[in-house]
Amino acid sequence: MAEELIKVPDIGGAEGAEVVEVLVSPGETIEVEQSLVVVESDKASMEIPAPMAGVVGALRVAVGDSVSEGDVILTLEGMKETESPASQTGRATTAPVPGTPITTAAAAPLSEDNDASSAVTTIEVTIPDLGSDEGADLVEILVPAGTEVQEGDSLVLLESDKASMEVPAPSAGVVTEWRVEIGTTVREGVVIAVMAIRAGTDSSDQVPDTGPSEALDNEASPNASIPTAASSAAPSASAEPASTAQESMPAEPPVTVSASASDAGAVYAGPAVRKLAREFGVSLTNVTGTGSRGRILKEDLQQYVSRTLAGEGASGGAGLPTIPDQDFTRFGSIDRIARSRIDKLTATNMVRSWLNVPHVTQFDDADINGMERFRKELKSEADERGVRLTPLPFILKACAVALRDHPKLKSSLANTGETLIMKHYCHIGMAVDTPAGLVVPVIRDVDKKSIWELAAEIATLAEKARDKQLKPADLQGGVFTVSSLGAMGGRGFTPIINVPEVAILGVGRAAVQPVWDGEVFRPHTLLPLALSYDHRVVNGGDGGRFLTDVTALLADVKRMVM
Ligand code: CAO
Repeated sequence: MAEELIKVPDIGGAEGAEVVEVLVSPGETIEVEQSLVVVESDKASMEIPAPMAGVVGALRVAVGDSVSEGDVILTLEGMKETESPASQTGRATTAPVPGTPITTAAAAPLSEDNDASSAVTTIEVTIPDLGSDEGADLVEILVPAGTEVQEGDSLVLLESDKASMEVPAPSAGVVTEWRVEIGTTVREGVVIAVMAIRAGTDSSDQVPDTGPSEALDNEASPNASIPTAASSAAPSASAEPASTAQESMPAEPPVTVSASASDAGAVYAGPAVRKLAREFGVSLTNVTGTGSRGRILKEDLQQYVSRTLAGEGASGGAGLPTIPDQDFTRFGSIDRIARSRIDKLTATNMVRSWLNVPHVTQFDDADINGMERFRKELKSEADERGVRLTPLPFILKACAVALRDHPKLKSSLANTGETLIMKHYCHIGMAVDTPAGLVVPVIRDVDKKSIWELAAEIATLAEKARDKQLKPADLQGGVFTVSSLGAMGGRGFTPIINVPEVAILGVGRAAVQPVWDGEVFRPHTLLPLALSYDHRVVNGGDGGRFLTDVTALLADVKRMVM
C-alpha cells in the first residue's frame, strides 16, 4: 500500500487559512471527494475533499492550525487505480477557479518565442466566491454566445437568498459557449461559460499558451442563442496538470452585490454546519454562534434544535400558529408569481425583527417652514452643482447630530442581553425602493459630511441600488436607518427596525397645515416623523428626547452646525 501525502490544494490564493474542523480520523476509510477538513480564510469557508480513496494514516493538522497551499493535511494509505494524475499530487481537482484555462496534459508548453499578444487560449468562466455555499439561481444570461466582451463586463445575473449579483468577465475575449441555462442553481467553481481570449489580455497575465493556437475569430463561432436545457452541461473539472494550475489562475473577478437590508446579518458558519442545518431544515439566521467572531458551531446548531424541540413539546399548541394555505381558485381565477429571493429574505428579516424586538413607535411633526425656505434659496446653487436637494440630506444630518447627543439610539444589544455595544461612528442606512426589492445602502460618517455631500451620495447610492451595482460594503455598518416615503405620500407609518440596529426613523409626506402662533393660525409646512425603537434598549424618555431634538434641528437647521 502506497502512502500518499494529501496536501492543501489551491484555495484561491488564501494564505494562512484556519483549520476550523477536521472531518476524518486516523484509521477511517474514505472515498474520493469525501471532505477531509474545513478551512476558513478571510474570504470563504472551504471543505477540502479527498483527491483519492484510501485509509487515513496520520493527521498532520488540527483545529486552529493555519494552513496554506501545499501544506500536508494527512497521510493516506491505498489509492484507487482510477485516480487522475492531478489527484495523485493531492490537488483538489474539484475546485476550479474562476477563469481557469482549459488545458490538457498533452497541451504544448509555453514556447520561448511565443507572442503572448496574439496567442489565443480558451478559459472556463467559473462562479466566484458567492460568500455562501447555498448556491444562487442564474436568472439572466446577459450576453449571447459569440459576443465579444471586455474584462469586467457582466456575463450573468445571479440571485441568491442574500443578494443579486452580476458575474463579470474575468478577461476581455469572446464568449464562445454557455455551459448553463437560466434557472440553474450554481455554486462557487461551477463552470458557466467558455471564453476565447488572447493570452496577453488575461487579467492575470499568466495564462499559458494552449499550444496550437487558433484564431480568436474561429474560436468564437457565434451561437447567438441562450442555451437550452439540452445544451447545458454539468460543471467540468479541469484536466490541467497540477503544476500549471496555480501559475495560470487569474485573479478572482469582483462580484457586485445588491442585498436587502438584512444582508448585514449574513450567517457566519462553515459548510459542514450549513449542510447539517439544511438536513435539519433549520435556518441558520435563527441560530446564535458562540465561536470566534460569532461563528456558528455544530454545538450551537444542536442546542438550537434541542431547544426548539423542547419548546414545541412545552407549548401545548400555544406556539405561533401558521396561516393555512387557501384554495383561492374556489373564488375566482388566480395567478401564482414567484417572489425574488430578496423579497423573500426581506420578509424573513421583517418577521425576525418584528418577533424578537419589542417595537415602540413615537410620532411627531417637524415644522420645516424655515428649512423649505432655505432649500428653495439653494435651488439655483444646487442646479449649478448638479445636485438634487431634497429634504432627505437635512433629515440625515439632523439624525446624525441627534445621535451624537443620544448615542444609545445608535447602539446594538449583545445577544446575551448583558451588554450594549456603543459605536463611535455614525453610518446611517437609507431605505431605497427598487424594482428588485427593498435595499438599505449605508452612508458613512454622516456626521462629518456637508448637506451637499450627503445629497450627492444619496443620489449615487440610490442609483447604484436600482442598477444592482451596490457592493457588500455599501450595505454594511449602519447604526440607524432612515426610511423616507415622503415622495410617495402618506401621513405616516410604523417602520420596522433594521436589526441589530435599535431605532429607525420613518418620514412621511410634508404638508402645509394651520399652526397656531398664539394669535392666529398660520400656514406651516409640517413633516410627519415616526421613530420606532427597540424598547429593550431605548425607553420612552430616550426616544422622546431624541425625536424632539430631531424636530428642533429640522425646525431650525442652523442648529445642525452648533
Ligand atoms: N415630503 C414631501 N416631499 C418630499 C419628501 C417629503 N417628506 N421627501 C421627498 N420629497 C420630494 C422631493 O423633494 C422630490 O421633489 P423635488 O424634486 O420637487 O424636490 C420628490 O419628492 C422625489 O424625491 P426622491 O424620492 O426622488 O428623493 P429623496 O431624496 O426624498 O429620496 C430615496 C431618495 C432613495 C430614499 C427614495 O427615492 C426612496 O427610494 N424612498 C423609498 C424608501 C422606502 O421604500 N422606504 C420604505 C421601507 S419599508 O418598506
